[in-house]
Amino acid sequence: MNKLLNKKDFEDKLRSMGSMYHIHHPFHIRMYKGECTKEEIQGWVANRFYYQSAIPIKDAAIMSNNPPIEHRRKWIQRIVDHDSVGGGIEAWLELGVAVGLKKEDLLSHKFVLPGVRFAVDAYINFARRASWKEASMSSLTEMFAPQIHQQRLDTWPKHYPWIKDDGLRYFQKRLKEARRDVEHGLEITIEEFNTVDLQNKACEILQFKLDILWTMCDALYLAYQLKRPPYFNIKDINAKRTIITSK
Ligand code: AHQ
Repeated sequence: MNKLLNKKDFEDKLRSMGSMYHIHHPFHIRMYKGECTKEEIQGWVANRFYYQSAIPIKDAAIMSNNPPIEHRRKWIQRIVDHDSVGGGIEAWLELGVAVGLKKEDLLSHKFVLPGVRFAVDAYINFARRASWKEASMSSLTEMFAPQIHQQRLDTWPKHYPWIKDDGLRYFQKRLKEARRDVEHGLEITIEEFNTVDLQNKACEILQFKLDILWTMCDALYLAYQLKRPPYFNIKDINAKRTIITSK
Protein backbone atom coordinates (compact mmCIF):
# COMPACT_ATOMS: atom_id res chain seq x y z
CA MET A 1 0.00 0.00 0.00
CA ASN A 2 1.17 3.58 -0.55
CA LYS A 3 -1.33 5.33 1.71
CA LEU A 4 -2.34 4.84 5.31
CA LEU A 5 -5.53 2.77 5.54
CA ASN A 6 -8.17 3.53 8.14
CA LYS A 7 -8.87 0.79 10.68
CA LYS A 8 -11.70 -0.84 8.72
CA ASP A 9 -9.84 -0.78 5.39
CA PHE A 10 -6.69 -2.15 7.06
CA GLU A 11 -8.65 -5.06 8.55
CA ASP A 12 -10.33 -5.64 5.18
CA LYS A 13 -6.90 -5.71 3.51
CA LEU A 14 -5.66 -8.34 5.98
CA ARG A 15 -8.83 -10.38 5.54
CA SER A 16 -8.50 -10.21 1.76
CA MET A 17 -5.31 -12.29 2.11
CA GLY A 18 -7.54 -15.20 3.11
CA SER A 19 -7.59 -16.08 -0.58
CA MET A 20 -4.15 -17.61 0.05
CA TYR A 21 -5.20 -19.52 3.18
CA HIS A 22 -4.30 -23.22 3.21
CA ILE A 23 -7.99 -24.15 3.06
CA HIS A 24 -7.47 -23.61 -0.69
CA HIS A 25 -4.49 -25.98 -0.90
CA PRO A 26 -5.12 -29.16 -2.99
CA PHE A 27 -4.34 -31.25 0.11
CA HIS A 28 -7.20 -29.64 2.09
CA ILE A 29 -9.52 -29.68 -0.92
CA ARG A 30 -9.00 -33.43 -1.22
CA MET A 31 -9.60 -33.75 2.53
CA TYR A 32 -12.96 -31.97 2.68
CA LYS A 33 -14.12 -33.67 -0.53
CA GLY A 34 -13.49 -37.01 1.19
CA GLU A 35 -10.76 -38.07 -1.25
CA CYS A 36 -7.99 -38.58 1.33
CA THR A 37 -6.79 -42.11 2.06
CA LYS A 38 -6.37 -43.29 5.64
CA GLU A 39 -2.61 -42.84 5.23
CA GLU A 40 -3.06 -39.22 4.06
CA ILE A 41 -5.23 -38.44 7.09
CA GLN A 42 -2.79 -40.18 9.44
CA GLY A 43 0.15 -38.37 7.86
CA TRP A 44 -1.64 -35.03 8.22
CA VAL A 45 -2.53 -35.67 11.88
CA ALA A 46 0.99 -36.85 12.77
CA ASN A 47 2.66 -33.91 11.03
CA ARG A 48 0.21 -31.28 12.24
CA PHE A 49 0.91 -32.43 15.82
CA TYR A 50 4.36 -30.94 15.35
CA TYR A 51 2.67 -27.60 14.45
CA GLN A 52 0.21 -27.85 17.33
CA SER A 53 3.04 -28.56 19.81
CA ALA A 54 4.83 -25.47 18.50
CA ILE A 55 1.93 -23.10 19.20
CA PRO A 56 2.39 -22.82 23.00
CA ILE A 57 6.18 -22.63 22.50
CA LYS A 58 5.63 -19.78 20.02
CA ASP A 59 3.21 -18.08 22.39
CA ALA A 60 5.67 -18.38 25.29
CA ALA A 61 8.32 -16.78 23.04
CA ILE A 62 5.96 -13.85 22.48
CA MET A 63 5.36 -13.58 26.24
CA SER A 64 9.14 -13.56 26.78
CA ASN A 65 9.46 -10.56 24.47
CA ASN A 66 7.68 -8.48 27.03
CA PRO A 67 4.27 -7.34 25.79
CA PRO A 68 2.51 -4.90 28.15
CA ILE A 69 0.77 -6.60 31.07
CA GLU A 70 -2.73 -5.99 29.68
CA HIS A 71 -1.73 -8.09 26.63
CA ARG A 72 0.18 -10.69 28.68
CA ARG A 73 -2.97 -11.25 30.77
CA LYS A 74 -4.84 -12.25 27.58
CA TRP A 75 -2.01 -13.94 25.66
CA ILE A 76 -1.24 -16.42 28.48
CA GLN A 77 -4.68 -17.98 27.88
CA ARG A 78 -3.41 -19.30 24.55
CA ILE A 79 -0.78 -21.36 26.37
CA VAL A 80 -3.37 -22.61 28.89
CA ASP A 81 -5.75 -23.57 26.05
CA HIS A 82 -3.11 -25.85 24.57
CA ASP A 83 -1.11 -27.13 27.54
CA SER A 84 -3.76 -27.60 30.22
CA VAL A 85 -5.11 -31.02 31.19
CA GLY A 86 -7.74 -31.79 28.54
CA GLY A 87 -6.38 -28.94 26.43
CA GLY A 88 -5.51 -28.72 22.75
CA ILE A 89 -2.36 -30.87 22.87
CA GLU A 90 -4.29 -33.69 24.58
CA ALA A 91 -7.20 -33.25 22.16
CA TRP A 92 -4.85 -33.59 19.19
CA LEU A 93 -3.37 -36.77 20.70
CA GLU A 94 -6.96 -38.07 20.96
CA LEU A 95 -7.34 -37.22 17.26
CA GLY A 96 -4.20 -39.26 16.59
CA VAL A 97 -5.69 -42.30 18.34
CA ALA A 98 -9.02 -41.76 16.56
CA VAL A 99 -7.30 -42.00 13.15
CA GLY A 100 -5.51 -45.21 14.15
CA LEU A 101 -2.13 -43.92 15.34
CA LYS A 102 -0.44 -44.44 18.67
CA LYS A 103 0.15 -41.33 20.87
CA GLU A 104 3.86 -42.20 20.69
CA ASP A 105 3.69 -41.87 16.89
CA LEU A 106 2.84 -38.20 17.41
CA LEU A 107 4.96 -37.44 20.48
CA SER A 108 8.08 -38.96 18.91
CA HIS A 109 7.73 -36.74 15.81
CA LYS A 110 8.95 -39.80 13.87
CA PHE A 111 6.59 -39.08 10.95
CA VAL A 112 7.36 -35.36 10.73
CA LEU A 113 8.44 -34.48 7.19
CA PRO A 114 11.46 -32.19 6.68
CA GLY A 115 9.30 -29.57 4.93
CA VAL A 116 6.86 -29.50 7.83
CA ARG A 117 9.64 -29.32 10.40
CA PHE A 118 11.40 -26.44 8.63
CA ALA A 119 8.17 -24.46 8.23
CA VAL A 120 7.16 -24.92 11.87
CA ASP A 121 10.65 -24.19 13.21
CA ALA A 122 10.71 -21.03 11.07
CA TYR A 123 7.53 -19.93 12.86
CA ILE A 124 8.95 -20.54 16.33
CA ASN A 125 12.26 -18.84 15.48
CA PHE A 126 10.39 -15.87 14.02
CA ALA A 127 8.42 -15.49 17.27
CA ARG A 128 11.62 -15.67 19.33
CA ARG A 129 13.41 -13.03 17.27
CA ALA A 130 10.63 -10.64 16.26
CA SER A 131 9.08 -7.96 18.49
CA TRP A 132 6.03 -9.09 20.50
CA LYS A 133 3.88 -6.89 18.20
CA GLU A 134 5.12 -8.53 14.98
CA ALA A 135 4.93 -12.06 16.42
CA SER A 136 1.42 -11.44 17.81
CA MET A 137 0.04 -10.34 14.46
CA SER A 138 1.51 -13.40 12.73
CA SER A 139 -1.21 -15.44 14.50
CA LEU A 140 -3.87 -13.67 12.40
CA THR A 141 -4.07 -16.46 9.82
CA GLU A 142 -6.54 -17.66 12.45
CA MET A 143 -8.98 -15.08 11.06
CA PHE A 144 -9.69 -17.83 8.52
CA ALA A 145 -9.41 -20.84 10.86
CA PRO A 146 -13.02 -21.14 12.15
CA GLN A 147 -14.09 -21.93 8.59
CA ILE A 148 -11.56 -24.75 8.22
CA HIS A 149 -12.39 -26.25 11.62
CA GLN A 150 -16.13 -26.14 10.85
CA GLN A 151 -15.46 -27.69 7.44
CA ARG A 152 -13.79 -30.68 9.12
CA LEU A 153 -16.62 -31.05 11.61
CA ASP A 154 -19.12 -30.91 8.73
CA THR A 155 -17.36 -33.30 6.34
CA TRP A 156 -15.25 -35.82 8.27
CA PRO A 157 -18.13 -37.85 9.82
CA LYS A 158 -19.64 -38.31 6.33
CA HIS A 159 -16.40 -38.93 4.42
CA TYR A 160 -14.30 -40.66 7.07
CA PRO A 161 -16.77 -42.70 9.20
CA TRP A 162 -13.83 -44.82 10.41
CA ILE A 163 -12.66 -41.84 12.50
CA LYS A 164 -14.33 -41.86 15.92
CA ASP A 165 -16.28 -38.63 16.57
CA ASP A 166 -14.48 -38.00 19.88
CA GLY A 167 -11.35 -37.43 17.80
CA LEU A 168 -12.90 -34.20 16.48
CA ARG A 169 -12.91 -32.50 19.90
CA TYR A 170 -9.95 -30.30 18.96
CA PHE A 171 -11.80 -28.70 16.03
CA GLN A 172 -14.88 -28.10 18.18
CA LYS A 173 -12.76 -26.55 20.94
CA ARG A 174 -10.83 -24.33 18.56
CA LEU A 175 -13.94 -22.76 16.97
CA LYS A 176 -14.58 -20.54 20.00
CA GLU A 177 -10.95 -20.09 21.05
CA ALA A 178 -9.85 -18.98 17.57
CA ARG A 179 -12.55 -16.29 17.39
CA ARG A 180 -11.51 -14.94 20.81
CA ASP A 181 -7.81 -14.98 19.92
CA VAL A 182 -8.40 -13.24 16.58
CA GLU A 183 -10.27 -10.45 18.33
CA HIS A 184 -7.25 -9.79 20.53
CA GLY A 185 -4.73 -10.22 17.70
CA LEU A 186 -6.65 -7.77 15.52
CA GLU A 187 -6.90 -5.27 18.39
CA ILE A 188 -3.10 -5.30 18.74
CA THR A 189 -2.49 -5.15 14.99
CA ILE A 190 -4.91 -2.32 14.18
CA GLU A 191 -3.61 -0.33 17.16
CA GLU A 192 0.13 -0.88 16.77
CA PHE A 193 0.59 -1.08 12.98
CA ASN A 194 -0.43 2.53 12.39
CA THR A 195 1.78 3.93 9.65
CA VAL A 196 1.98 3.03 5.96
CA ASP A 197 5.28 1.22 6.50
CA LEU A 198 3.93 -0.67 9.52
CA GLN A 199 0.75 -1.66 7.67
CA ASN A 200 2.89 -2.96 4.79
CA LYS A 201 5.05 -4.81 7.30
CA ALA A 202 1.94 -6.43 8.79
CA CYS A 203 0.93 -7.68 5.33
CA GLU A 204 4.43 -9.10 4.80
CA ILE A 205 4.27 -10.93 8.14
CA LEU A 206 0.83 -12.35 7.37
CA GLN A 207 2.16 -13.51 3.99
CA PHE A 208 5.08 -15.22 5.79
CA LYS A 209 2.63 -17.11 8.02
CA LEU A 210 0.38 -18.02 5.06
CA ASP A 211 3.53 -19.38 3.39
CA ILE A 212 4.26 -21.51 6.47
CA LEU A 213 0.82 -23.10 6.38
CA TRP A 214 0.93 -23.60 2.59
CA THR A 215 4.42 -25.12 2.70
CA MET A 216 3.33 -27.67 5.29
CA CYS A 217 0.54 -28.75 2.94
CA ASP A 218 3.02 -28.92 0.03
CA ALA A 219 5.23 -31.35 1.96
CA LEU A 220 2.21 -33.46 2.93
CA TYR A 221 0.83 -33.47 -0.63
CA LEU A 222 4.18 -34.58 -2.07
CA ALA A 223 4.69 -37.33 0.49
CA TYR A 224 1.19 -38.74 0.96
CA GLN A 225 -0.83 -37.83 -2.14
CA LEU A 226 1.88 -38.03 -4.81
CA LYS A 227 3.71 -40.76 -2.88
CA ARG A 228 6.95 -38.80 -3.25
CA PRO A 229 8.28 -38.56 0.36
CA PRO A 230 11.82 -37.26 0.76
CA TYR A 231 14.35 -39.64 -0.86
CA PHE A 232 11.54 -41.70 -2.42
CA ASN A 233 13.81 -42.46 -5.40
CA ILE A 234 16.87 -43.43 -3.37
CA LYS A 235 17.11 -47.18 -2.81
CA ASP A 236 17.78 -48.95 0.52
CA ILE A 237 17.58 -46.00 2.87
CA ASN A 238 16.08 -46.08 6.34
CA ALA A 239 14.88 -42.43 6.45
CA LYS A 240 11.27 -43.56 6.03
CA ARG A 241 8.75 -41.09 7.45
CA THR A 242 5.51 -42.10 5.79
CA ILE A 243 3.03 -44.14 7.77
CA ILE A 244 2.66 -47.70 6.52
CA THR A 245 -0.85 -48.58 7.65
CA SER A 246 -1.42 -51.57 5.38
CA LYS A 247 1.78 -53.45 6.27
O1 AHQ B 1 -5.15 -25.15 15.86
C1 AHQ B 1 -4.62 -23.96 15.46
C2 AHQ B 1 -4.14 -23.04 16.38
O2 AHQ B 1 -4.22 -23.31 17.70
C3 AHQ B 1 -3.58 -21.86 15.92
C4 AHQ B 1 -3.00 -20.75 16.70
C5 AHQ B 1 -2.74 -19.71 15.64
C6 AHQ B 1 -1.35 -19.12 15.75
O3 AHQ B 1 -1.00 -18.68 16.87
O4 AHQ B 1 -0.65 -19.05 14.72
N1 AHQ B 1 -2.94 -20.37 14.37
C7 AHQ B 1 -3.51 -21.58 14.56
C8 AHQ B 1 -3.99 -22.49 13.62
C9 AHQ B 1 -4.57 -23.69 14.09
N2 AHQ B 1 -5.10 -24.64 13.25
C10 AHQ B 1 -4.81 -24.54 11.83
C11 AHQ B 1 -5.68 -25.53 11.07
O5 AHQ B 1 -5.71 -25.50 9.85
O6 AHQ B 1 -6.24 -26.38 11.75
C12 AHQ B 1 -4.91 -23.13 11.37
C13 AHQ B 1 -3.86 -22.30 12.12
C14 AHQ B 1 -3.90 -20.89 11.63
O7 AHQ B 1 -4.85 -20.52 10.91
O8 AHQ B 1 -2.93 -20.14 11.85
